Parts: sequence; structure tokens; C-alpha cells
Amino acid sequence: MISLLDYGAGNVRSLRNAIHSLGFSLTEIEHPADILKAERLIFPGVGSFGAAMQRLQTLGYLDPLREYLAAGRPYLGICIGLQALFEGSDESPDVPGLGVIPGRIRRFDAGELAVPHMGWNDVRVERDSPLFADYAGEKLYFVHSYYADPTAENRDWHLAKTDYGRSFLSAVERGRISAVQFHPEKSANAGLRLLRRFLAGAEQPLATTTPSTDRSPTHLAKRIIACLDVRTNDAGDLVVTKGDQYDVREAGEVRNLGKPVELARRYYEEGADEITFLNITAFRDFPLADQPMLEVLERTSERVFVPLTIGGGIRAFRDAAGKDYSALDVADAYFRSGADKISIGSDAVEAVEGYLQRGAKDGSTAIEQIAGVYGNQAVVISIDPRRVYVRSPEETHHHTVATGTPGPEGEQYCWFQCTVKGGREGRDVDAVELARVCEILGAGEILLNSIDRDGTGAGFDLELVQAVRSAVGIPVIASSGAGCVEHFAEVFAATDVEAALAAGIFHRREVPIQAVKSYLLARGIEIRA
Ligand code: 1PR
Repeated sequence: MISLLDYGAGNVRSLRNAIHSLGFSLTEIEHPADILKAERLIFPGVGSFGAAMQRLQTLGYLDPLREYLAAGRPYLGICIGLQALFEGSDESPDVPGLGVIPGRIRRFDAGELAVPHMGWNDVRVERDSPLFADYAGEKLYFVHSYYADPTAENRDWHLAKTDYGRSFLSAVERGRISAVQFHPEKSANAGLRLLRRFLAGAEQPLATTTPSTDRSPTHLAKRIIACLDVRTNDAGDLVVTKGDQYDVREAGEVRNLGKPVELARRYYEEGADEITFLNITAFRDFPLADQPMLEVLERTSERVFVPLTIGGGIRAFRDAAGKDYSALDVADAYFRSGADKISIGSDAVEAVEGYLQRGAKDGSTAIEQIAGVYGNQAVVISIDPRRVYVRSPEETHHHTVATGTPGPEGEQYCWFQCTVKGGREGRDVDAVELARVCEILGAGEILLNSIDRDGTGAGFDLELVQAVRSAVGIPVIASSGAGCVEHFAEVFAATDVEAALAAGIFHRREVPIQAVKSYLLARGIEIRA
């Protein structure tokens, strides 16, 4: 019996889907007594350390879990499920961990590296392990702001290490207790193979694993993300569409570039590192009434094992019956349907306007509420900026850049105005201040679009990307304008962005994802093969 310790705080749907796709079934832990009946126990910790330990305490799971671990019974911890084994975490200094492994969980110090550590990195396996028996050195998916500190006291637990500004424990193991910092259910086939090893109960390595002799530092790959703008067409069908500077109509019809689930699966097979769905008309209607979008997520997460982000309509709503829903209610529905991250667009602009007026956080924004429950790494901010040209920086209080592409009247400077409702309404907020304030509010990543470049194939707006990337300490995704493989190399060479996103060139099969990755690899840019 394989039991899943799901304490209801996050997206374990993908893990369930991964386990089912491998042909295994699960029994649920519904009562504390179920823990000691488990033959193999998986603990997928999601969200924050403190919230996880609190939930385990409230549910009465802590004591039976300690007893299960003390007996050295088969356990696989994932992410927080690894961190919980330690004595405590800087994330929640007053909350004790299970204390099975000596040492503490520390926060990455920012420095020049974005935090969270989000994306695909290598692991250096240091000894034989059933878990890594058929691991072939592929990159695995990490998303965490805290790490397990390798010390002399916990040396007998060291299974694998990874580098991100410093070396940290990416896998621990002693006897039949194993845990991994990365997400195997989000690490494509390499992760599925590792999960299968635990599920099959191969206590002894079928094939002898030769611990990696490679001691060179590991490197986080640049992520290539496929983006599916989704809306209903005039016939009421949910389609993948694509704007040209946000105009999705061609000859009066909504462009129809395919079906969301099929396209997402194709991009997964083609090597996309993440898939993003943007429900581009959700600002109009109530997304929870948009069952098709929730079903798209449910069906996609059944067979796509890389991170899924969903955006569109994540804000407070009142439905036709006058019932109020918070942005967290909307986000809950998306997470329960299989999303790993949610993306907030228009509501983030309103949140920033409120913050700039108040001058302080007050816990009222969707960003704070969703990050508080699901963790910063689950909250992406989608920015829809357009250039506003000025003759000199003195003309505006906004963050301006000297531009290499002068305005229509020869203006040498511009600022990047944020918009809401898919570019339909400009606001007195610029992209740099929006990104800075959203980081303060707890956002974990920026999806940086450009209305000027969207769909043009003219390349990313490098001046916009650099202005925002240098203003925040969280990962930034460059979006809008990719027209050829060179544009990806250009944005990674000119800026420190962690990821680049495209839509049109992938939907129209003009540039395969693998062609982008081969081109980047040939130029020494770290990618996930
Ligand atoms: O405001 O929280 O309801 O979220 C709405 C979401 O939908 C936002 O993320 C917003 O960017 C997006 N959106 C709204 N209207 C449109 C539109 O096109 N009319 N999509 C739209 C914006 C940006 C990317 C696009 C890249 C790459 N699209 O999704 O895929 O620009 O395109 P390219 O590679 O073809 O150039 P809320």
C-alpha cells in the first residue's frame, strides 16, 4: 500500500497524476492511525514550512509520523517533505521540524541570484541509492527559497548535492527513508523514473549506480516556456488564440491556433520546460464559472509533468447570484485543478496602486493572501506594459530608459506603462515600480510581456527586460516578440533573465522548441536537454 500524506495545502494533484500514470494506486491518509498502516509513505510538502508543520500538528499526524520514521519505514519526502525532517527552518524559526536529521533549513541569500531557486538544475549523486538506480544525469525541477545545509552532523544522510550560489542537499537518504528537494512529479521522464523506483519498492539498486564522479558545480538552466493564450471564440469553443499587439482577431474572427490540452501535451513532448495558460478574457466573466478552463487544467495535468501556470481572472469576484468570492477562492480552484503557479495581471496593478497610496502592506491583496497559503513561488505577476515615449526623463516621475528605438517624434526616452484588461486600459504605474512592489507583497516571479512586441516576431524588448530584471530579486520571464532562435540567445546574453516565453512561433510551428534549445546549447547557454 502506497499512502500519500496530503494535508490539503497545495497542488498534489500532479503527484497523484504522476503516480497513476506509472500504474500505481494510492491510499489516502485520512486519520492519524492510517500513517502506521502505510507500507510506503510519500509526503509532498507544498507551501511554507510553518504551515506544513502546523497542519500536521492540527491533524494529529506528527506523533504517528515520528513513530513511522523512527521505525525506518519506507518514506519519500518531496520539497517541504525533505525540509520537515530537519530540526527547524529559518522560514518559520519558532516551529520545530521532525528533528530526524540534524541541522537546519536556511534561506538562500539573495546576492546576484534570484530567489526562489526556480527551474531545472543538476544533482550530483554521491553514493549508491535505489532511488537513483537508473538516473542518467538529467536536470530536475526545483522551486524553493530555502535549502538543507550539508554539515558534518548530517553527513550520513548526504545522498546528492546541487549548487545555487552555494552547495545544498538536493537528496537525503538513510536506510529506507529518502527525501528530495526537487519535484519528481514536475521533472518530466527523469522524475517519473525516480518516482517509479520508490513506488516499486526496489530496496536494492537493480542496476548498480555509479555515484557521479563529476564534481563540477551544477548550473540552473535557462527555461523555455510555451504560452497558450486561451479564450472562447465566437462559436463558444475554448481555443488557443494569439494576439498581434494583443489584438486576437483576424478578418473579424478570433484566431484559432488549436486546442489547449492537445497543444500543451505537444509542447511537453517537445521539451518545453513549463507551460503557461492565460485565460485572456477572464477579466470579463467569472473564472469559476469557466468550467472548461478548469477542465483544461485537469486534463493537462494528467499527462504533462512539468510546471503549469494559469493566469486570467484571479481577483475578487461577485457572481450573478451576488455571492462573493475572494481571489484566493479563485486560485484554490485553479490549484485544485492542477496548476502549480497562478499568474495575476490586472489585479496586481490595482494592488500596487493601493500600496502606493497607503505606503505599506495591509494583507488585503490577492498576492499577499495567495503567497501566504501557497508560498511565494506559486505567485507569478503578469505585466502588460506599453512604451510611452518622452523627450526627457524630467517629463515624467516614472522610471525611464534611454532607448535605442526612438519614439514617433524622435523621443530618446521612454517609460513602460502598465495596463489592465489585456492592454485595454493604461494606468499611472510603470513596469519597474509594479515589479518592485509586487516583490514586496510576496510575488515569486514576474512574467514580463510587452504590448509593443507581442506577436511581432521583432524580438524581445531588451530595454524593458533589463530595466525590470535589474529592479527585482525574483526570477523574471521575458515574453513577447520572439521570432527566431536568435532572439532567445539575444535576451539571455543581454539580460540576466531566468526564462524566455513564446507563443506564436510555437503555435504556427515556425520554430520548434528543440531548435531553440540546440541553438542555445551551441552558444554555451545552460539548458535542459
Ligand atoms: O488581467 O489577471 O485577468 O490576466 C489576464 C492575462 O491574459 C494576463 O496575463 C495578460 O497578459 C493576458 N492577456 C490579456 N489579453 C491578452 C491579449 O493578447 N489580448 N495575452 C493577453 C497577452 C502575452 C503572452 C504572449 C506573449 C508571447 N499575451 O501571453 O503569449 O506576448 O507572444 P509571442 O511569442 O507570439 O510574441 P488578468
